[in-house]
Amino acid sequence: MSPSQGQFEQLILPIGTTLDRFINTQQNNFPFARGEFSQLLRDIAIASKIVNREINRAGLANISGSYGAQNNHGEDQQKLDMVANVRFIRALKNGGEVCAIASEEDEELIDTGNYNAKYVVAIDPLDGSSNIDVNVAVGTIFSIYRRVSPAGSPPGPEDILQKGTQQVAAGYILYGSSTMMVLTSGAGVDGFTYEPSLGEYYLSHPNMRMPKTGKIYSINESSYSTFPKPIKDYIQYCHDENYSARYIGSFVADFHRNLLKGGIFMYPQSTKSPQGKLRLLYECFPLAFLVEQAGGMAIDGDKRILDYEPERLHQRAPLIIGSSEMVKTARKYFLLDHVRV
Ligand code: AHM
Ligand code: MG
Repeated sequence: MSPSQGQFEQLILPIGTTLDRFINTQQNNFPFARGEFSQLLRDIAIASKIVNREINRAGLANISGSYGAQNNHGEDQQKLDMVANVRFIRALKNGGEVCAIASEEDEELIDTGNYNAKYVVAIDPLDGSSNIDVNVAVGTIFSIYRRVSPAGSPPGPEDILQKGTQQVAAGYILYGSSTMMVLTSGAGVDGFTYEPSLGEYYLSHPNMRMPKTGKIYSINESSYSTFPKPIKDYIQYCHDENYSARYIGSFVADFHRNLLKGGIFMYPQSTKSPQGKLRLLYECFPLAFLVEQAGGMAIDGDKRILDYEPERLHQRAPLIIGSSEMVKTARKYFLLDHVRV
């Protein structure tokens, strides 16, 4: 039986806009450095495709498991952490648009030698990498700033230690059941799904908006006894409201689910980690920028995350991020606590 006209049209539906074309049409947002900014996003996309390939064959290529060393936070480095770090740094150095890179895997700011480049990047090349061995989703998180030191000179710490509000773009790549890049350059949030057989990202989630509220809360509740009172009280509120607990231990995956469905993710301060665990420059800032662009909120309990003025490359911050109404409710418990004090 031959297909009807309608069935045939279904078979040949256009695949849509590639990331490349999308970037080209967005260039007008960057009047000072259009081509350079577009090239930088392309470099990140290329590196992510290579990392995606490495992750997909991790079990076959003897690149899962521990590398036998620790990073500057005293955490075990996985082999794929190192592979992803090299892939992104090489792409950004060779691409030529970035003068300095802050990476979770490198103690010092990386000077790329591209002194005429206009941008700096902060990156967590592979977040949640302890999930690799068990075939659970992981991610890359990145943030882009314009440098503040004059072009032509070596970069300095002031180029990367900028306030969160100074980000010109941020995003993540989620290596999940499909691979996605979610991106903001300050004019909303767009999601692109990777089509492996074509080797391209396609715009699949234009103008993403986070639901104002939801029924999912994500926190490592096993640390309950170490949390401050407002967080304990808010968790009790989540129980009373019959919310669902969802926590996979990969920030990007937990965040992405909440972005689509509505929810709140928390990694608060605790007696174990007085500043929380997540790093300001390449974990909190990029997703805080992105969540605000999607209509959500990100705070440390009280203060807006994007208003932090970082002092150190690997500084940590407590983070409460998600649907605006849920974050506002969590914040009330912190305000109440202040009143009691
Ligand atoms: P990493 O950058 O070393 O991978 O650590 C960050 C990860 C996040 O992806 C995740 O949200 C968190 O650590 C989980 O931590 P915990 O096991 O303490 O809940
Ligand atoms: Mg990380």
